[in-house]
Amino acid sequence: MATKKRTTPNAEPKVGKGGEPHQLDAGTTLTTNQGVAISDDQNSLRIGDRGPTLLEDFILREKITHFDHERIPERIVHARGSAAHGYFQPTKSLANLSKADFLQNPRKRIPVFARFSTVAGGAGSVDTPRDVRGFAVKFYTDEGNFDLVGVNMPVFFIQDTMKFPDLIHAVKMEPDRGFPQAASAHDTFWDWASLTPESTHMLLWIMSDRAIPRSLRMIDGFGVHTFRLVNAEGKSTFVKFHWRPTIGAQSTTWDEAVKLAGADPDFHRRDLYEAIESGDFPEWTLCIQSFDDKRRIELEKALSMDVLDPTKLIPEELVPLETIGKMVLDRNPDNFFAETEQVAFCPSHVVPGIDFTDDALLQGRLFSYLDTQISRLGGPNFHQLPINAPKCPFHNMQRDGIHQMQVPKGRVSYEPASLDDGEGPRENPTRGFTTFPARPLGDGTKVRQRAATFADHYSQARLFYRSMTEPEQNHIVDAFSFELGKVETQKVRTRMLGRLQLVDKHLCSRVEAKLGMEGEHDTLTPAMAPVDLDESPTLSLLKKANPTLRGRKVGVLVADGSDEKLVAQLRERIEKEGGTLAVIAPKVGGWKPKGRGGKAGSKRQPADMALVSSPSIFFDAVALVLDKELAEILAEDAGAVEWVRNAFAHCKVIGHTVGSAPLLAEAGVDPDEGIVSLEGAKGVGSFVNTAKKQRIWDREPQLHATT
Ligand code: HDE
Repeated sequence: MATKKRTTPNAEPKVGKGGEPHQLDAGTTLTTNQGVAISDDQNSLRIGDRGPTLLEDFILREKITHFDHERIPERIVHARGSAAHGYFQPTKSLANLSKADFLQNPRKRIPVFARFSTVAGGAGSVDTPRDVRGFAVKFYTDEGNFDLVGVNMPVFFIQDTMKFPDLIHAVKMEPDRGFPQAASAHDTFWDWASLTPESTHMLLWIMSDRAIPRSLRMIDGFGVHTFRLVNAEGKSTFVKFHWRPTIGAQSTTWDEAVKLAGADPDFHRRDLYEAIESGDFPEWTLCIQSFDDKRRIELEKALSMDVLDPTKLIPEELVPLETIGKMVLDRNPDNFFAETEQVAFCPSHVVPGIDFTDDALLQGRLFSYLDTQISRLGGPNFHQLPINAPKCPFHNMQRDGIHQMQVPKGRVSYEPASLDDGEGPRENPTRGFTTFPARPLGDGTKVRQRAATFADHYSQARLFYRSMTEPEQNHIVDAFSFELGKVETQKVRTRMLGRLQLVDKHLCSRVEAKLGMEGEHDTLTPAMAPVDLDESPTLSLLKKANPTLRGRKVGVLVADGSDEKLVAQLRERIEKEGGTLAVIAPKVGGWKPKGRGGKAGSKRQPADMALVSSPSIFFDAVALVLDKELAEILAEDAGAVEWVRNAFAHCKVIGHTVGSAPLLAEAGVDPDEGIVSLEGAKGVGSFVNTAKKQRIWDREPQLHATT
């Protein structure tokens, strides 16, 4: 029923009958789902004002019944996620490799919806556990939807779909005790992992900083499997998809990730939302590594791998990335449930010009996602939900089913048919999807068996570890030590150490030393002896990182009497670099800048956040704009000392006025290249330039005892 703007206020609960009248503005008329206007939305129908509630109250029953059914099953994995709308635009025509319409015209943008997620935790879990991040993109192309359902790491734990339920059961909360939530640091996970050699390479990735991203805007994305592109002549090329954030990939430290979980469980969701709201649109380039069949054979030999094995990668040094387009996310969802929750990705959603390979993990996924959506979204018509529906016309002879929202017309729901006089949908051999007529790479017999080319589980794990910088290697050692330190069962720890021994002896002995288990690794015999591959510097986040403040946040600590001009100067320089500045004051009500005579004036300036609710872990760099007197007061405040101490411990760049010295001293800050004076003509400039480095990793060994 049409609901017109009312000229008189909504009915208010009757005064004297148990309710406070509310004085809100009149909106449109509130109705039931049947369109009946509701006169009282505050009180249920009862016998007398103190009597029992009546079953007759269809308004209450409808409202409460709908509420009772508000939740749908959360995703079995990747339940916790955040998403945004945007567009994809090719950088050039890819006609030589693919006939896909959306990859042809660099002037044409198509809409996308991207959802990022953690894997292990439930929908209400925190954003910053050590975990893989899902990176799923739905391209609404003119030829139908293409879903690129990837993650932020180029490899996966397993080679065969058959093992997926075991992997997930092992990593999720242990079934008898219901913990831990969103954590791999427990016995069942490491029991399974240590007994599953094919997971070794991926274990190195999840113990690396890739598993604790700074922001969803700062993660790489990977299609993981080898796919095919097929051009108009029917030629097929193998391809691996990569997303690269234009502002660079970056991680938190483990200590930050842990603290963020408490200080802001929605850290990533908020960051993505706020960046888009402020017009700082997250952006990625879509790149491919492509190779023909001849090159495939060379690569497989050089890398001790099979291209159908999703636990292996192809280093960029051997097959460079080719940029084919960009994705910009420029609009937040209007409704979290309708869009982020109900979006249904399926790797089987491809368009003509993109095709699969026989990767046994991909093949299983082609079945699993459609199947899961049917139970999660309640039936086979989930494709009609607005977020899932293609934006191009779609029609076929499928009919009925639960939650059918279309009203198909006419007698004909089959084909071939003549009763519709040829008006109904028909197959189209020219435009229609055709499968590339690939020959299976195996020998064609039906077997439950993996090829010998899948047997090297350690060479690429070793390659990954050895390609890292020293701080990154230290973090991997720390992560294994933390996770195995949480494992209670001795035999699981010694078995896992046995696997690390095969990856890299030094890595293993460092973890052993941290666990106090020197030499206690099992002696394991690998199915295939690992080989030493050439290092791949592009696997390292730090080797690739470019100095920048784009998309980064700087926290500036002020108090009554701080120098307003210096804050303004900092803001200007930081914003010029594409970053943002937040003013942190002891009280959220604001701060009084220095007036005449050097004392706090009477004019109050707003603060962005209060010290107590905005720990320095929220920022990429910090600055202290304090004079001596203020710094002495703050040095007495445990919260302020912690703020500075953490920034130092997390290897951040700290800008400071001379007067800030007492607070720096109390926080134990020792001078190094990241402790930068804000004073003098070049002060602000040199702080900003140093902050672009993001972290001073040289500081780290002095802070933590690394073995
Ligand atoms: Fe998934 N995966 N997966 N997965 N996956 C799901 O689908 C599954 C795998 C990935 O934001 C589920 O809609 C199997 C690899 C992402 O909604 C489910 C196997 C990769 C998302 C499922 C894999 C992924 C999912 C759960 C082994 C990276 C979240 C709910 C054969 C290349 C998408 C759902 C979103 C979600 C099954 C392995 C990525 C159960 C059986 C490898 C990003 O269908």
